[in-house]
Amino acid sequence: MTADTLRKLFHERYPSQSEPFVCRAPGRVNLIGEHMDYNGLPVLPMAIRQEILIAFAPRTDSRVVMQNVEPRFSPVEFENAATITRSAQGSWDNYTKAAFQKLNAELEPEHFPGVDMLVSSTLPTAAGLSSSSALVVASALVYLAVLDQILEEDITRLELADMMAEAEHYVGTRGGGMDQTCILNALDGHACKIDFFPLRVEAPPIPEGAAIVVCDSTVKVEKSGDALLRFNRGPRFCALGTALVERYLQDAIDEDIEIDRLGDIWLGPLCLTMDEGAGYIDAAIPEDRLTLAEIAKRLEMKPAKVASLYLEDMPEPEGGYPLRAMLRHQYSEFARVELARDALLANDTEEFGRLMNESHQSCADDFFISSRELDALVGAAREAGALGSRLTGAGFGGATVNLVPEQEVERFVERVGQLYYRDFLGRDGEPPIFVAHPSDGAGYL
Ligand code: NG1
Repeated sequence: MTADTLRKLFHERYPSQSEPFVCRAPGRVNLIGEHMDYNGLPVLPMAIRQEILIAFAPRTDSRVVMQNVEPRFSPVEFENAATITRSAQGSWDNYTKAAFQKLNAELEPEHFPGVDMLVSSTLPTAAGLSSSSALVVASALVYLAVLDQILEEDITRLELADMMAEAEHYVGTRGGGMDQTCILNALDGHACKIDFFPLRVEAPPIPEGAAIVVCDSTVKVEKSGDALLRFNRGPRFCALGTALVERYLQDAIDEDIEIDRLGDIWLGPLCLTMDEGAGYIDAAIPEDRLTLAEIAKRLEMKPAKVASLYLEDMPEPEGGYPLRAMLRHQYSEFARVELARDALLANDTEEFGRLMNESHQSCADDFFISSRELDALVGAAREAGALGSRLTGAGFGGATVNLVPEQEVERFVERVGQLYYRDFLGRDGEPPIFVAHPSDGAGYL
């Protein structure tokens, strides 16, 4: 849908409104660096052309009225206020509410203006392409305009990204800032390497001669619904593992050491090398699995206290928490992200592909976020000639990202169509595969 078509549709839906503005926020595909952002460790996504567009015009009252060109998203409205009540889990207005509430808290406007919005999207939902963060960011751009705040003058893209990363916790996920930062800061033709605390971005070019191809496993991961609990295992278990490492370092090095997030081991005042940090992590957690009782003993706390501090309502996995492997994924993926950035700068597609393959293995074996379908899809892609193939995003379903020599793309699509969609899933028709083109970050049209 073009911005002009959306403007016309807006007039039909809101006939008494003035000429609308239009803003856009792209989706993103993560090339490498999975489940790292919330630990303050770097990631390497890129923004894609598939996007969310919102046509909007301010209202004279405080109602926020939302319609979607797709009928499966029913119209919703809410009262703009300092505190906005969350809708039922899974309701699509929560992403807009998240952005509005956060901007109200940060900018403290004198009144809370309303707005009429019409949303359209070319981004598949629940496919790991960040449709949720695109809606949060696009909603933030709507509200900034309504508040007469100018992006890059009154607020920088990095500031807004930081705010929106926190804003999205409103829906219940405990993600980091990868998606919002990439969506706001990406550059056409480039990947977006993101480092955290402080937030910063770098734009290594996407290599020439290779295409980034996205394959949808067709397994939906509605993070606003069931998968929320599974997604939050990552941040929660990592925080628990980090507490054990902190305790170990306090005993081994200095009792005053404080580690707020895992990345601090390397990037905080301790400044350990990659290998030193990895060595301490392995030494701190030598067991493959630890029960809550064992963890509590080591942290010198009651199990209930550990649960309430770190785990909330997460049930204990059978056999205990696999923290050693999960933290191993963290340090091995950290090293891969740095190497992958160097490979992009050197236009070394082979090396980049190799790192993507290793990343998938680590996501599957050490972080437990793959699935039968994702493994089958990755296997099919490699057989079909991908230089690299891995799950992308939160995992458990959603999409894979593949690096494919440009001249091989057609054959790749056909072959994966046969191997995965026809033979594995038993599904006919056009395979849900597309070439992702690196796109610019969000803005007004
Ligand atoms: P997706 O793939 O959009 O569900 C989520 C988190 C990211 C990051 C990745 C895993 C949100 C909004 N997004 O992304 O921050 O942690 O998983 O790498 O929570």
